[in-house]
Amino acid sequence: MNTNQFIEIEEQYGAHNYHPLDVVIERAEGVWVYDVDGNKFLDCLSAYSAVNQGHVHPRILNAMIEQAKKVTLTSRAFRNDQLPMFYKELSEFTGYEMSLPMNSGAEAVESAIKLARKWAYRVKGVPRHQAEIITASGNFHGRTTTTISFSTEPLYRDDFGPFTPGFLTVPYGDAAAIEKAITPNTAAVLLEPIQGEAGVIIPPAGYLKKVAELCKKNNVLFIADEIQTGLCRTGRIFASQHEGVRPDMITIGKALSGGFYPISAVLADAALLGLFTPGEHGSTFGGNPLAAAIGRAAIGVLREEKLAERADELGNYFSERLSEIPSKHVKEVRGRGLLIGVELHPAAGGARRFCEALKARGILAKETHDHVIRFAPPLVIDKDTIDWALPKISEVLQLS
Ligand code: IF1
Repeated sequence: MNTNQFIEIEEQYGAHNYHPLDVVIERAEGVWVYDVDGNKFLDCLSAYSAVNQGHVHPRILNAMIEQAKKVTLTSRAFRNDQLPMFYKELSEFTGYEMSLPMNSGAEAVESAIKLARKWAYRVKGVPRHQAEIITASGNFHGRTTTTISFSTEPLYRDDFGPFTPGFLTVPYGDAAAIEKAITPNTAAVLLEPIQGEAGVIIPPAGYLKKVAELCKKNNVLFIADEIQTGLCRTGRIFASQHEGVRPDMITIGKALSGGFYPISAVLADAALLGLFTPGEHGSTFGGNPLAAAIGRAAIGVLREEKLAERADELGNYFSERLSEIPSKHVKEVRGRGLLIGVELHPAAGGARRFCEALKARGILAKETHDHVIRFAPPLVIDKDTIDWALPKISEVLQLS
């Protein structure tokens, strides 16, 4: 079957909650993906940063196959021999004393919210069911009914109420607005250190540091959602580290499996994550032995292949070269590490047509919020491949 035949079947039988580029991928390796018609593309999306380690990384693949032959799921009613080592290695890699394993990113955020609320009632002394969590405009924390309750994007939200109470939203990048919003009932501030979905929005220098200080001063938890920015994407293990900030809780997902399996986690120290007691929270698949074995290998690759350093170096190189492209369409190139957004002027007519033109030249990138093209290749990309892509990107950005 060819591309059009696959697309026809997908459109007939599948829910229409996406508008993908019309490329039907059948295999991938490293930074490259191949479609059913035999075309080869450079992946500049990395499944939204889930394949930081590159597609089908052999070490993670092997860990998955070997574990799948042994045992895949025990449920948490019984223990398994992979989860303890996953916990330990995740702790050693991230510097947090404990973790809570879940599946999707949205579930990790939900878990962090529950934990923050419990902390507010049991430790801070907020009256029961009065806890407030401060979020930022333009946020993206998932698609569940609670995480869309504080979305500011009408498309994600408007048809799906009633919403979960207990959240308020202030402008992103404005620490004074957070200070004003804090009350004695504030449990937490929940932020992305860089807003990915909103278009690779980097907050003003000093913002995260200031927010962390405000949280500390007011006995409020600082939760960083690093599901997209974490695990080496921005040139550090966590994007919060660019400002020397250590949040009380971090949510991670995506690259925690290198793209093989949905695995997410909440990271925190024992004083906080130790608050959950048996039965209060859980998941059939969370912490299963297959996930744990895959997660261990995925972390091993991030560490041993020094992917944070790689993202830092190559990201700087890629961003600099992109900003040198003489294009009347480009308003701004911004990024940290290999999370790069090219924002176009409104007159450019939207980023989608540029993504289509890139696709025709063998590069897969995705527009975000109409006017931004995101370049976020797997972190195993090399300089030669970036140099292969740059003239093509340059040509596309100079289309009339
Ligand atoms: C989709 C966006 C990116 C996230 C942060 C939590 C989650 C995400 C910071 C939820 C997920 C995804 C979801 C995916 C596309 C992608 C995305 F454009 F939608 F916003 F990356 F930019 N926190 N982001 O970025 O994690 O439950 O999906 O595992 O198609 O919705 P999830």
